[in-house]
Amino acid sequence: MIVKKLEDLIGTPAEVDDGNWVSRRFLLKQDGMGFSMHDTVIREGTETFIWYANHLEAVYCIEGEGEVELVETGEKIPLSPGTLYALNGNEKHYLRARKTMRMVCVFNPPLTGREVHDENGIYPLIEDDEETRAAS
Ligand code: 9YT
Repeated sequence: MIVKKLEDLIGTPAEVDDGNWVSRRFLLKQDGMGFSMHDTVIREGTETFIWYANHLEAVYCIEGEGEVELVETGEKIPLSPGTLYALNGNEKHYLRARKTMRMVCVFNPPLTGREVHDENGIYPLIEDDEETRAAS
């Protein structure tokens, strides 16, 4: 069984800061669960364009306030504690935090570690075991 505490991730390579957000990565590919799971803080006043072309992501808001806007339809979904959205169609979206938000994020396939968004808001799909070991 795997047991981790948030305080043990802070300041380690499992804490990844991309400016608009900081992601504390509890479970990664190398943990062998088939998904990754992160405690992510979205900083107040930020807007982030995201397109997870290679991953499915579910996001559960547990603190704060904001919205997700779907690029294709313009639909805006308000976010507050108790709201979950799941990008089951690899939707391009904007994520905005009116007040700092804390999210529990689950990725399938799992992230390997240090991923940050590229210029298109995408995480690379890393399937090679060599790269997985290098990233861990
Ligand atoms: C909600 C969202 O996608 N935020 C960006 C960071 C990402 N969830 C991560 O790597 O934890």
